[in-house]
Amino acid sequence: MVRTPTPDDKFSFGLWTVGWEARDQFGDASRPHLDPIESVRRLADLGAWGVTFHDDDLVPFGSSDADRDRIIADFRKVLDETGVVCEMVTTNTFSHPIFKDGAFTSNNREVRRYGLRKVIRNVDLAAELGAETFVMWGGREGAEYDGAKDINAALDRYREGIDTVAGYIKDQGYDLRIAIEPKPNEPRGDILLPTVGHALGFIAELEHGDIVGLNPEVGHEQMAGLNYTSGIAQALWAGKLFHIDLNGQRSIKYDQDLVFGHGDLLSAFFTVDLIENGFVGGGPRYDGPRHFDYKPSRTEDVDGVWVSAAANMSTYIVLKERAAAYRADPEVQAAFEASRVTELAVPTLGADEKLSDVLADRATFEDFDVDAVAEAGYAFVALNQLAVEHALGAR
Ligand code: GLT
Ligand code: MN
Ligand code: MN
Repeated sequence: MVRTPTPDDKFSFGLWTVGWEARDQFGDASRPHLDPIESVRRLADLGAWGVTFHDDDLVPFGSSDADRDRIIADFRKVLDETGVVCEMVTTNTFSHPIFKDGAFTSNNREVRRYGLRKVIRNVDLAAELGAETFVMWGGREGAEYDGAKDINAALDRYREGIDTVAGYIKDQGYDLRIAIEPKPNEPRGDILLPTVGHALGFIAELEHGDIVGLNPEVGHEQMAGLNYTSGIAQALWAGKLFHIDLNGQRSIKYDQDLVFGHGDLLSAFFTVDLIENGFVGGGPRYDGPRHFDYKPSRTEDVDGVWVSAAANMSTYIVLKERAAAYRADPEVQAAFEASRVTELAVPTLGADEKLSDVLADRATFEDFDVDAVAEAGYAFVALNQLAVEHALGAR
């Protein structure tokens, strides 16, 4: 690892990431079970600050209440011992066959009621452990066949489910916010709330939307050919970037969950640049956890799991250094000016100007030299080359 993280970097990992036994559609597990307690210790040794989990990652599905209490007590102990923070909790509403048609949007009402109970029980646990974010990834909320799901009713039920949970969080006085995680497909043929944009539109329709935001994942946007950095930018603009899932994805294909930066490296550079340095013209900032949701490749042995966990953090820190150098470079600042990137922050109408003033201003239209202005280039390529050279450490 070329860079060693400290808790100040706010790096966190899901127990399901390092703990993935690498069982996939086509093959059996290639690694042994990893005890969550050991995962916390190893992550702490590597310099991680936080840990996250699904209820079933920690407490196996179907455990007795006594076993559940014991497991949670042991988990608390290792958090105290290591100083690792449990920053986010999420619910597994996708592994057990009961959820094969979804949880909140299953056609079967009994399943929806059971799913609600499982989620509420986990909200209590999240609050108990001091988590600030409650992620909801609706992996099974979808369909393979258009005739199999009444989308109008499904969105009504999705809204009902999330509003019920959010209302409960408020009633209990929990300091917890819900973060919806979009994904276009896989494991369902199509998943509801497939992208950041769909989810933002949905949140605007909620009764308790004030405590509901987003947890966008790099690979989930890139699977749909979308730009992750601009997706989280819009979530930030809307005040809805509550959490992030960083990983790597190489173009439009199955969800790869590669190490951060092992997919589209230049996109990762701009993601880190936005998170660490904010928008060029100022505006809302993200200061939440830098959470990695990756899977150590199936080809890795147990040692490779920890090498890959460290790789996420090391790459992030290197990109953070490169992004700081990029922003500080006077040539880059001049390029922002030359490309008019900074001019975009200037409102189109003046402070006291009205549309009628613009209409009366002949310079804006009648006397506007369209040909001359259209001729000038924006020099975006030169600006991007500076980014590439900084990202590569050549400057
Ligand atoms: C699952 C999914 C991830 C989500 C997790 C949260 S579960 O592993 O692939 O992207 O973040 O539920
Ligand atoms: Mn993923
Ligand atoms: Mn994720």
